Amino acid sequence: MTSVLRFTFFVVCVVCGTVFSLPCLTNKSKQDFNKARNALKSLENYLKSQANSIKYKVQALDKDMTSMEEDFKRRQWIKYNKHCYYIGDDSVRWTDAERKCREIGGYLVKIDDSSENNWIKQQINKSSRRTNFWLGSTDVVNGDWRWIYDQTQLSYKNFASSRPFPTSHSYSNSYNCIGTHYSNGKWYDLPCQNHYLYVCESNFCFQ
Ligand SMILES: [Ca+2]
Repeated sequence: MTSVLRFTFFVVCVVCGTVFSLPCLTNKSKQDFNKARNALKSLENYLKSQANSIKYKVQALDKDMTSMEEDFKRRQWIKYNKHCYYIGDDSVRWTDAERKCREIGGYLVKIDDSSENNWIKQQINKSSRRTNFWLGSTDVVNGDWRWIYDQTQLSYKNFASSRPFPTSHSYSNSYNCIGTHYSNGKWYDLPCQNHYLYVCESNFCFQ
């Protein structure tokens, strides 16, 4: 590398002195040249250290992804229409159901249309547990029902008749989470602290 630089320096001198008759590089110029070279060398070292740091971060992400994938495969996820679903068989409050879904790489289910709702109804109907299953919707602002997954309002709905309670109803302030009943797939607003099973959804299927 050094010999290449010396050669380059020599060529620059010759070109300046003989062809263009310009003043050749002075000692000051050589110092500036070395300063620039050292600055570039420092930049090169900095970029190398950044590249190494990024490499270790990518390796850590790969490791996390592998362990999530292994955990995912251990559970009984069921594939439907490019998404995967997991029926939680422990009876928990709505907030715990939401957390549990996130911990295993999903979210408390967001139901987009009647075919997805019918499919979920069939799955929970197979369960031996005759109960409600939490869905991923709550109304933080009373009456403004949204999916927790992406905070969008419900477009498709399948509430049982007279549900959700109108905001004028006394139950409206305490029935803030949506569950569906195994028998009919209808939706009910329910007290979030009640304990029910739950349905998780994931956009990724490691299958
Ligand atoms: Ca969905």
